[in-house]
Amino acid sequence: MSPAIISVETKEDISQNLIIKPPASRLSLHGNIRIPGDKSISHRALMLGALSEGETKIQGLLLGEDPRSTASCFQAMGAEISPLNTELVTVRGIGLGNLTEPVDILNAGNSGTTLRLMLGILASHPSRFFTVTGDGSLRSRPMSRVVKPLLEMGAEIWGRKGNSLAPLAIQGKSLKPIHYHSPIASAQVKSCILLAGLMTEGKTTVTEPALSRDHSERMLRAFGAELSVDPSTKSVTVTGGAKLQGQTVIVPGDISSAAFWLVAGAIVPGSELVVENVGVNPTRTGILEALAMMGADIQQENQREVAGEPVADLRVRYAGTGSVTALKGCTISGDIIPRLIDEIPILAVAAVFAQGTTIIKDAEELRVKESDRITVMAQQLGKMGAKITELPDGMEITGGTPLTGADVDSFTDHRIAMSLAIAALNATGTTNIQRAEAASISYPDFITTLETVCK
Ligand code: SPQ
Repeated sequence: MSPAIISVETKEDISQNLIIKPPASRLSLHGNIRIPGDKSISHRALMLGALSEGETKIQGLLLGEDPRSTASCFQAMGAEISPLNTELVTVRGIGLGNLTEPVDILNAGNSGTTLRLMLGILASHPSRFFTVTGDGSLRSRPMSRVVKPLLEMGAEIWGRKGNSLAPLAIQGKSLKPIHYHSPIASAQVKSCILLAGLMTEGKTTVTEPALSRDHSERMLRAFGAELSVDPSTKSVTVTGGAKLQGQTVIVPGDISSAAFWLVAGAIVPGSELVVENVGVNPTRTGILEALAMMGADIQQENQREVAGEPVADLRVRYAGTGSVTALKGCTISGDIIPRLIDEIPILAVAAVFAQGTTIIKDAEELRVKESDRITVMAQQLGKMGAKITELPDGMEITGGTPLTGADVDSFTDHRIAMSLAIAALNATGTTNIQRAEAASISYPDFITTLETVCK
């Protein structure tokens, strides 16, 4: 560890500045990294555990702020959840349809997954009334994408701006099945409708324009739901009424968290890192394909299957000559986008250090994440000297211009905070990342690991 490279200042309002000052002699990153549990799988394990009969045991749960929000919402509705830790969390479920009416507002914090998936569950719980909200970022994110299909199923939901923004009020009731053709490839939309379909008599189907992550499908099946998937039409159907039974869930490491180290290893000269126990579900590995297309040297080792999800260790080696990386610009668009949507901020960092131009298209969804990730990345990397032009649905990045340290801001978006930190490792001079505590949404130990690998 080199305290001179990484330091943290906590301000009066308890926000944190992360200060990164790489040595003039250049830095290289080495070591084995154990990343936190997958955020998407952690949410789903807590939710399905709460809706099941019997006990669910979760190993490797992500202890970030987002799954904590999910746990506290379901505790408020009667699920018994043991204190959260990575070794083992037990959820004593109360059975499908048995959530109790909470006596207060359910708060999903910063977590879109918590709020959107939970809406499907609440809307289909008859005779109970719920109110849900979130932090400032979540209250500005569009909810109509899930409210609209739920209304089609007969749900009663009210909220600001034509029922499209939280806080939302929900009168739970028996719903009717639909076949929903989603205009966007979104695992949150798909999962919300499937969860509503669990409690709805008949067959509820969701068809997507491109395949989004399939953790809900895998886990619903494992818990006993009646589910069929038709890959040729990108459709999933759930038949309502099956009882869910508590399971043991082993949560693999989050590839979205691994992505920061994969890019760090690919851009910082002389580096070699092994990221252990990474979930490599094919609906999430777009980042590996994109980095391979750019020329990064990343190997999958020790491939195995753990509790229904594929897992591997990922070794990244710097493959450039001197300080010129081996990376080349490329175009990233189309069906791969939903498979790497959360990795686009860190992919933009890779593109800044690549030779040539990288174009990212078809990613307008980035504008409605925890921040507008297109504008924020273009502006903040721009302050460090990067040449990025915003596109309505992505960015055009001209790589190869060296970066200089600057004062930048995460805009309280975890993925932006961590992406800027990795960019700063390869910049000249000092970078000060404001509101870097946002990393704890998905990666509470990010700064500690950063200190460990910087040697
Ligand atoms: O949960 P939240 O806040 O929406 O988190 C993000 C993230 O970057 O961590 C998105 F901002 O991940 C989403 C992801 O973008 C998690 C998710 C899931 O677990 O189902 C699906 C994706 O969102 P979407 O809208 O494409 O379904």
